[in-house]
Amino acid sequence: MRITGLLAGLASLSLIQAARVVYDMNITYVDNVNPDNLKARQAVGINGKWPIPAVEVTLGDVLVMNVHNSLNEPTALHAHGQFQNGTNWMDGPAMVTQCAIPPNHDLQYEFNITQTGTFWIHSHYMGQYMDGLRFPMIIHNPAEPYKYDEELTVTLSDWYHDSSYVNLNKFMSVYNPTGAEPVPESGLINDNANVTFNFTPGKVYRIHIINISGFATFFYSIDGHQMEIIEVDGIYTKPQLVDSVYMTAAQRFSVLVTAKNTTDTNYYMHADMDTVMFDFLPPDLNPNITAPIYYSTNHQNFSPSRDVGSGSTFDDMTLVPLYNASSVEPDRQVNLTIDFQVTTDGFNRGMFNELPYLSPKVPSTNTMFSMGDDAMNVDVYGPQSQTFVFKHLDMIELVLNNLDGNAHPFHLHGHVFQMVGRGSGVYTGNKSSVTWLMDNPPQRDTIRVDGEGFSIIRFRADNPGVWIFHCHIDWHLESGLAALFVTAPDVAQKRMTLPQAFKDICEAGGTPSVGNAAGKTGLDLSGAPSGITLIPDGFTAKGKGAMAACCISAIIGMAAIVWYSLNDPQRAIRERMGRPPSR
Ligand SMILES: *[C@@H]1O[C@H](CO)[C@@H](O)[C@H](O)[C@H]1NC(C)=O
Ligand SMILES: *[C@@H]1O[C@H](CO)[C@@H](O)[C@H](O)[C@H]1NC(C)=O
Ligand SMILES: *[C@@H]1O[C@H](CO)[C@@H](O)[C@H](O)[C@H]1NC(C)=O
Ligand SMILES: *[C@@H]1O[C@H](CO)[C@@H](O)[C@H](O)[C@H]1NC(C)=O
Ligand SMILES: *[C@@H]1O[C@H](CO)[C@@H](O)[C@H](O)[C@H]1NC(C)=O
Ligand SMILES: *[C@@H]1O[C@H](CO)[C@@H](O)[C@H](O)[C@H]1NC(C)=O
Ligand SMILES: *[C@@H]1O[C@H](CO)[C@@H](O)[C@H](O)[C@H]1NC(C)=O
Ligand SMILES: *[C@@H]1O[C@H](CO)[C@@H](O)[C@H](O)[C@H]1NC(C)=O
Ligand SMILES: *[C@@H]1O[C@H](CO)[C@@H](O)[C@H](O)[C@H]1NC(C)=O
Ligand SMILES: *[C@@H]1O[C@H](CO)[C@@H](O)[C@H](O)[C@H]1NC(C)=O
Ligand SMILES: [Cu+2]
Repeated sequence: MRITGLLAGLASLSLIQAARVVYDMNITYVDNVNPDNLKARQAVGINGKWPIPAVEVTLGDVLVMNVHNSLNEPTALHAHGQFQNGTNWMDGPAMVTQCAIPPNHDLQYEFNITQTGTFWIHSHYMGQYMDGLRFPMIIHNPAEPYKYDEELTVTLSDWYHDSSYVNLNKFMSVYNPTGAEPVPESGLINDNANVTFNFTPGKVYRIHIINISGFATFFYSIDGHQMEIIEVDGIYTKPQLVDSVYMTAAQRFSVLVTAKNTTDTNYYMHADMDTVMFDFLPPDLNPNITAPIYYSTNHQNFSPSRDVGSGSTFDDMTLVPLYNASSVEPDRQVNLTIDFQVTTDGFNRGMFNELPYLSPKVPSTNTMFSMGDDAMNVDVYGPQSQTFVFKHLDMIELVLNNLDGNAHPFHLHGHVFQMVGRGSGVYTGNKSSVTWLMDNPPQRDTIRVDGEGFSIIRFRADNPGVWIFHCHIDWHLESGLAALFVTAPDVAQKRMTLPQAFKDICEAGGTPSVGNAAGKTGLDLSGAPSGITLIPDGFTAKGKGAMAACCISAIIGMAAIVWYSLNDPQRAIRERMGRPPSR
């Protein structure tokens, strides 16, 4: 599926052979996949294949993905961690930067590769990536600062036996007032229960480790070997020797591992799922998955297990970027409080600042490009889009207060951020309650915010466009744990033009391609999705969730269903395709 052509102009200008790398991607169902040897199911793959092979490009290339949607539901692809600087509409999240691609339609993604390291591409349409539409994206650096002999990619994922469609229905339900997440039936390494690796004595391997799970966090280690971290989320770090790493959904590492000089022993790599967030353990679930690394396949002598697992002392706050960038004082501070509550539709939802995110009727990027001066007004993005409009080049400080007892992974599109502080409890402005890290702090695009703790991150609003900030546990994103950062609509409108294809793809699905969050002009937002809010008074306490759910399901359950089918344009597409709404 990969066709590489030299970009003649670019190649002649530089020693780096910049290429236009084209992948034709026909998104298809693949029947009877059984990666855990427990149950066959249908997966979402590409060109009839699942698992989906990695996309590989080099810094300076142009990546082109010609997507054809052969599913009977919409789709949209997001290249996770790519800045998309100047190409906001190529970012992928449905109803944020584009309309989802309706069945039988095509969309071309094309963008410049300006970063290097370990990335991945996944569906950003409802729970679809957990049905299998996720794959590694490795970007090579022609001026690689580290030396190694070979590269390997290791993906860690959780695997469900039911489709996300079925799981979302169970999760987003008045019968699930506590918000218990669907629990995966398996953990997989490289989407396969039987994967094996081979090491050649003496060689140095760069292992790209990607957590492509939708829910589970993993601890990763290799018996008998230490790992030297050199990259995290596309940012080079000073080498740091560790026994294990932990990775929440969507985080990535590159580690260098030096092979032993002898072949008399083989070793296992370990990926242990952190099961603390699982409400129950499926009987067949093996949370501790392994894959053999063979120095010799002539024998089965394995080194004794040294599974570091949840005993890991790894802390990503200790990582030091290779290229020093000290933090600077912010121009603007934004407080986001993370919580889960039963809302007026009877569902348990994740939310920032007590208001769950609801998709607008027009993708916010289309709104930004079509609203002229009004695009600077936060209101046009909708009453429940949790939008913040940033001034070009402001240094933004985000304070993330997590009221929930569990840790959550938060991902910012279009940027990396500096992790400048954290602490336990709620940040109340008392600076001595923070463990600060201002001198060359770690940089990432996905951060784990501890349960009942807070993290403080900073980034420069230097990338005009609409960027979603959300929990990467897909269940929580779907229920509303998201906010939008709209950077410099004035600069975006001056510098860029929304390609016609990104208007056509909306019209193709019957969604308006211009206008405010209600699909209207000016500040008339009547009809914009809103009204799913906290339940007033005593009902909100989690202990009363069950009671709230039974009353509310009777009172407004029906109303909520009607509301949804009227207000979610993407849902309308699904209904026309003969599938009932999934919430
Ligand atoms: C895409 O896959 C579908 C299902 O396998 C097939 O019917 C269709 O011909 C393919 N289309 C292209 C453009 O390859
Ligand atoms: C992508 O790279 C090409 C070649 O360097 C350049 O002409 C073009 O402006 C870049 N596009 C964006 C959106 O930055
Ligand atoms: C994995 O190995 C088992 C036992 O050897 C075998 O039955 C199964 O077919 C293999 N599965 C895959 C996906 O290769
Ligand atoms: C991957 O992310 C999930 C979700 O945050 C987490 O439960 C799992 O432990 C992570 N895996 C690794 C190897 O860190
Ligand atoms: C392997 O042998 C080389 C050369 O003797 C030595 O420098 C290196 O440290 C050895 N590697 C390991 C992992 O023991
Ligand atoms: C998985 O490994 C952890 C150590 O990380 C251990 O505590 C736990 O008992 C193991 N679970 C199973 C089911 O083997
Ligand atoms: C980073 O650079 C700043 C200013 O240039 C310097 O003060 C600081 O010591 C450097 N930090 C590290 C960790 O190298
Ligand atoms: C954020 O919260 C802190 C602590 O409550 C407060 O001091 C600060 O003023 C808040 N910032 C904004 C912009 O509301
Ligand atoms: C601020 O935090 C420090 C460290 O946790 C604590 O000792 C101090 O009492 C706090 N100050 C106030 C005013 O709460
Ligand atoms: C985006 O590009 C501008 C120059 O056009 C640059 O100043 C800025 O740092 C870039 N931002 C990111 C996140 O790549
Ligand atoms: Cu979450």
